[in-house]
Amino acid sequence: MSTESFQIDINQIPDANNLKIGIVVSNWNSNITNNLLKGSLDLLYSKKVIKDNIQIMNVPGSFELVYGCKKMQEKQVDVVIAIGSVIKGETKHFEFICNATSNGIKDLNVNGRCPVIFCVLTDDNLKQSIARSGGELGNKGTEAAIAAIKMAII
Ligand code: DLZ
Repeated sequence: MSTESFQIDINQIPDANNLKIGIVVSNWNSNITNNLLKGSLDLLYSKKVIKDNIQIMNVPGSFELVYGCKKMQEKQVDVVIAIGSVIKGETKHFEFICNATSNGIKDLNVNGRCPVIFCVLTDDNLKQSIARSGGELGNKGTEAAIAAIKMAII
């Protein structure tokens, strides 16, 4: 049984028609990241974010998210969402990518001009990733978009 929980009344999230949002998406495991992106966009549009106020940037892999988000912070956006999917393989690549990406995004939150939301799945296998990107455990992209609106209006 999963212990994950994210209970929120979507109606309590304010409309965000004035917000400018940057989304940086990793192309690695794009079947997963595209679903996360869709989850984010659906939520943002439901909260009246204007399509022209959303800038989307693609990067090759999660390791490149930090640089992409840094560039995105330099644009006139109120918040950035970093979307990626790292799936454990047979080598230590997983640890290096996860550590570098999470630390890099943390640093951008400390030093950058606007918040960066961490929407990077770090799963043991593809089944877990599918479950969290629009499957039985919801869509972390949707949750990231909610976090983005909350952080942008702080
Ligand atoms: C190389 C690599 C590997 C093995 N696995 C993943 C992954 O599961 N998820 C992901 O987003 N990226 C992966 N990458 C690519 C790296 O993030 C990066 O793009 C390359 O190392 C080039 O810097």
